[in-house]
Amino acid sequence: MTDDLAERLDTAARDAVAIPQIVSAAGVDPDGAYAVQEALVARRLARGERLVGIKLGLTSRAKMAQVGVDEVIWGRLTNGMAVADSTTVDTSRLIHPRIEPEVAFLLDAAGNATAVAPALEVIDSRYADFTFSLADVIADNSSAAAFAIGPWRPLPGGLDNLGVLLEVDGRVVQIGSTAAILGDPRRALVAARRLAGSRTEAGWVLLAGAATAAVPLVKGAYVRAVVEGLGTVAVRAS
Ligand code: OOG
Repeated sequence: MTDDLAERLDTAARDAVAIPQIVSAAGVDPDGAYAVQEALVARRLARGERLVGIKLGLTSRAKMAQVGVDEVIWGRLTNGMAVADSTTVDTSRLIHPRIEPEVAFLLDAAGNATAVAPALEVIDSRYADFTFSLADVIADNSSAAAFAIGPWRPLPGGLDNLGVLLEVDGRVVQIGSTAAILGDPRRALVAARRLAGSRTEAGWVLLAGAATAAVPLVKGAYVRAVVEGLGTVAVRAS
């Protein structure tokens, strides 16, 4: 059943066609859903992608409220999801993409942060109407679709109350603070260790989760995230 669910989620992503909430419908619990996620990402790896990091999701109240799931989740990032800063993200292969501002950490072999950067994450639930239960979203690799990372810099003294702006075509559409991410985004490092165990490798990225609600990513939009003291990162949607 795990492989069958993974295959259906993989097909939904590859065809960019939404599916019903097949994982909760099959009675799979969150642990089983992580096994589906692993099988789903294994299919990408079998096609030649490689793991480059992990993401946390639902680390802020704004995000939990937006999707109605109130537990921190994690997902796997591959090189196929990475988009260089100030370049283009192709939305033609996505179902109903949304974009959100984040903080990213660069990890060492022990899972500690060696650098920090502003980041943008594109999420794209493979479920109809972007609606899912906890098990569904976990199996769907926590809605991961694409991500862009701004310039890395050494960790500043404090990261717990930096202003965050999300701009679309030069207009501010979301305002937040890094405090929204688990009270302090550095807690994401602890959460990642608890959730993903010792799976991380040196040079991997950790996306700490969105600081604000996500907004729809529309073709042609120029989206920029600004994190106070950390700088900016941008993508253009094609
Ligand atoms: C789930 C993934 C949430 C975040 O940063 O909170 C997430 C979703 O909203 O589809 O990536």
